[in-house]
Order: sequence, then C-alpha cells, then structure tokens
Amino acid sequence: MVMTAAVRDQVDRFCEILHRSVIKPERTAVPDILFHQYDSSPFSEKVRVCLGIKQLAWAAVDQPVIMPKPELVALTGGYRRIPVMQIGADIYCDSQLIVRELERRFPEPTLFPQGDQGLAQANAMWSDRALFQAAVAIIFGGLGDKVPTAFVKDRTALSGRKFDPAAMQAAVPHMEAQMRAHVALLSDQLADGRRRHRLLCPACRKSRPSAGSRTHRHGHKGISG
Ligand SMILES: N[C@@H](CCC(=O)N[C@@H](CS)C(=O)NCC(=O)O)C(=O)O
Repeated sequence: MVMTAAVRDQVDRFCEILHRSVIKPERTAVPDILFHQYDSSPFSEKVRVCLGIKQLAWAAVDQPVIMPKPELVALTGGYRRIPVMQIGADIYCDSQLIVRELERRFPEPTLFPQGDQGLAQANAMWSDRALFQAAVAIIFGGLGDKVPTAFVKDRTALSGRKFDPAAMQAAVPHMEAQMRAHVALLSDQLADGRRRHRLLCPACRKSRPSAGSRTHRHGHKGISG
C-alpha cells in the first residue's frame, strides 16, 4: 500500500501524540538533598530525624556497610564514613556538620527552639562518642561470633585496632552498666514530662509521612511523649 502524503502526515501526528501521552517515561523529581547512608547507621538516623523535623524532601543513596565504596569515596575525595549529604556540588561529611548545615539552609522549624545550639552540639560530642561506643560494644558483643568476618576485617582496618566481638562479649556486663548510667542522664533531663519531639515534628503530629521519599523514617521510640 502506498501512503499518500496526507495519510503519512496523519500517522506522524498520531505517533507524536502517542509518544507524548503514552510512551513518555514517567519523570520523578529528584530532591535537592541526596543523603548517602545505610539504614542501620545510627549517625544517619540522627540526621534522618532532623530531616523529618524540618520536613525536608530528600532521597537516600544507600552505600555499602564495608569497603569498597567506590562511588562514595570518588564523591568525597576519600572519606568513607556514613552519612554524607550532597546538595548540588556541595558535599558535607560528618553528621554534626550536616545538622549545622541543615539548620543554616533551612532555619524553620529550628532544631534548637531554645537557642541552645552550643549545648546541643556539646551533647552530640557525648552521645556520638561515649554513648555510641557503649552501644557498639553491647550490640556486637551480643552478636559475638555471628559478626561476619568481612565486617570484622573492615572495622579492624578502619580503626587500626583489632575489632574483637569476643572481647566485646566479655565486656557486655560492664558496658551495660555504662549504658544505664548514660541513659539515666537522658532520663533525668527528660523527666519534666516534655513532649518536645512531638511538638516540634509536624510529621509526627500528623502521624503520616510528609513530603519526600523517606522523610519520616525515624521510629522516635521512647523519645516522643
Ligand atoms: N563523626 C562521624 C562518624 C560517622 C561514623 O563513624 N559512621 C559509621 C556508621 S554509623 C561509619 O561510617 N562506619 C564505617 C563505615 O561505614 O565505613 C559522623 O558524625 O558522621
């Protein structure tokens, strides 16, 4: 069959409409904040909570838990730890820096309603070090020989010290006592019955996920009033 110019024109137009309306791939907007993380990382969880409080749209870029991390280190120039925040060409390594930058760029709602940013950062020094180390010993001591060999090797190489779940297992009773002391401090601090987290976090108030693919992933167990 020979197509006349008019029929060909009609077919072309039909194809164009089909392409635009049916075959067109679905476009999803990628948020400006890209968050390099992995789900089980407590430092990432701290930032995820802050993103949730600020109701920011963000997308997670899941990175490996152990080396190699070719995409991450290429992005950061060698830094391998998690989390890392990327906004356009700006790369922020370290959760404390990320929290400060979020507050600077997106001041409302503030993470520091009483203007106590310095105190909160001092607190982070304590929670990111003393509290975190006690938790690491309890968790990995509890897992004992179930901790994968590749993980043990990776963390030994990272710290320059033997990562030794068996030794951690022996230290669990001591570390649990340490943890109780740390948690007692928190308990005393929160004993005034405040409902700060729920008051601050609009996503929690609404009890439904807010804008963004993973803005409200934090469990906030035991923090909300
Ligand atoms: N000071 C860093 C510490 C981050 C950190 O140590 N993160 C852990 C995961 S929770 C980590 O990167 N572990 C080694 C790794 O994943 O390669 C921060 O606050 O972001």
